[in-house]
Amino acid sequence: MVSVRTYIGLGANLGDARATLAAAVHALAAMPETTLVGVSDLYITAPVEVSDQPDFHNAVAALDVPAGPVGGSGAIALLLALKSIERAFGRVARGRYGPRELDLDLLIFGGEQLSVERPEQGRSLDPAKVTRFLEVPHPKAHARLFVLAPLSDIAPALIPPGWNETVEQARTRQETVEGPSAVRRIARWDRAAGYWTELPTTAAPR
Ligand code: PH2
Ligand code: MG
Ligand code: MG
Repeated sequence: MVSVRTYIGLGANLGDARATLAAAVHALAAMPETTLVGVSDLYITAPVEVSDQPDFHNAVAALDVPAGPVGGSGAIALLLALKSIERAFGRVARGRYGPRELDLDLLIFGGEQLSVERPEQGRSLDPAKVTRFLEVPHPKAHARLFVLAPLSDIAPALIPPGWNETVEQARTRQETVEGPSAVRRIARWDRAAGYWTELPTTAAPR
């Protein structure tokens, strides 16, 4: 079976987000013919493009998943799996960009650049959202520190298809745009435990 390295963005800002994101990592790893390759650190992040919402928890997971028989089919199969995991975690439609129990975004799917019409079940759970097309790499990933910070933990040297810089370069650039307090690293993934381990809080730099 041909497999593809994919990167999934995980986010939550309702309920016990830390526990939810850990359980979501396990749900992703349990998908058929899937190997969990890596998990980023866990971040608390200020809401972007939304206001009056709790802070998010964000992380990124790297997985090897089946490529699928023809161009784009593996990405669509993965998208449907992500939506069904979101629903299993209790996510319900709350209007565009509402707070959410769990958000799983397909960030990167190997070297593929895709813009394919989403099947009905793969449409957004945000009813007002107009994007009927699945775009991969995720069109906003390069401009969101809540994606770039965790992604560069596990793939700093990666140049995603269509980008002209590495993930690490994009992270550094976006840090100057959003400022150092936009994302705060709080925990590390412990593979053996299958859970987050608290990081010691470092003193503010002098
Ligand atoms: N997701 C959004 C919109 N805004 N902000 C943060 N900090 N983290 C997210 O995951 C996030 C967001 C839409 O999915
Ligand atoms: Mg999202
Ligand atoms: Mg989403």
